[in-house]
Amino acid sequence: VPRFPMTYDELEPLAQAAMPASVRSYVMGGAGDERTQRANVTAFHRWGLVPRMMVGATERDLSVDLFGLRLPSPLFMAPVGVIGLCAQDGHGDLATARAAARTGVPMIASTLTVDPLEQVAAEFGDTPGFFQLYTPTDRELAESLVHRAERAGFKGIVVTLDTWITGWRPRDLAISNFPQLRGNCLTNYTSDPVFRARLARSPEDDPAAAVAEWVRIFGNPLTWDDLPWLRSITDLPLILKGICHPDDVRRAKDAGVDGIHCSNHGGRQANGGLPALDALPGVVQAADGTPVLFDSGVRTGADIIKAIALGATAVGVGRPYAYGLAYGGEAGVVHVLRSLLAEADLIMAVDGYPALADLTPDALRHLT
Ligand code: HOC
Repeated sequence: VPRFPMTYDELEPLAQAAMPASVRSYVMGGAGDERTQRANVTAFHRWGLVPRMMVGATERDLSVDLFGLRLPSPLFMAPVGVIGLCAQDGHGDLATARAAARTGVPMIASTLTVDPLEQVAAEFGDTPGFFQLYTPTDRELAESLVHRAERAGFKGIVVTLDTWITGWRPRDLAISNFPQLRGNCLTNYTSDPVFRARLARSPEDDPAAAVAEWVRIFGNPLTWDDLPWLRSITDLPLILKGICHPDDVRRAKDAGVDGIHCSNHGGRQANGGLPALDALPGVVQAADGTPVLFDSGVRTGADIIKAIALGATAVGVGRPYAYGLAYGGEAGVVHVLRSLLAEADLIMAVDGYPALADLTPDALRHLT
């Protein structure tokens, strides 16, 4: 039984050593010289929580209402496209879903899972799960995927807007690295009746043709003109991911979107950008009560608290649980999630903020 590391900095190298080279490079890598990826993390260091005394925070309430669901905490697992391959057995999406069931921390399952979305959803137990949608411009296929997600019991659709094309990722470019394709992360497509009907031969008989068809449909960006259609195809909560500008928030709200996901894809897509945390206050203000999910750079329980204080409704991690999975499988993910929650809870106790509602911008000071 491995002794699980107690900090992200300790976990990271151990997890990286446990991964095959192509998966390691893919997961750890960011865009360009990875300045934005690093800035996402250090942005949290520029905020400090101000402790409050004598409030008797002997009990804390981390629960949160999100899209009509009562969640035990604001923490969620952000979609990680290659998560299946982070596990030694190549089925990390199922292990992650089981960790979601054990911790109550929802998983946003990527379209690019190794196992079909129905099998992932079957592992969620009582924890709600969300489905992240790629290639939404292919309307027929997108509708099929969304309706499969509905039938499988997912509680919301998270549409990633910033990755219709892959960013400049030197680590992957150096080794022509697309582990998600080699590792069969296209199962949600190859198992889809709409996708299969387009192929002359089945994906099992001609996998290369299936990959080529996927590449053909992947590179098309969703536009604002598509949004009314997207809104019309499901009654599930619809969340747009990758939103960092207040005007985009307003346009999304006008189109009837239920949630905004503020993120810069963990710095994986465009280098030279604003740290996602610095975009959060403007997004929250424009959202004006619409739930705001946040990810990019969250590494500690303190980071969760800071993002909440800046107005996030729920806070996601990516690499931390991917590394937990790589190092310790399902138990590793559970360990990472519970450690994050325990640290957040203790900070609320020690610093005298017993409820999430107590965490407002007034609880923070910006360090110059
Ligand atoms: C070639 C396809 O979320 C990531 C993933 C998705 C990438 C799809 C790329 O790498 O950040």
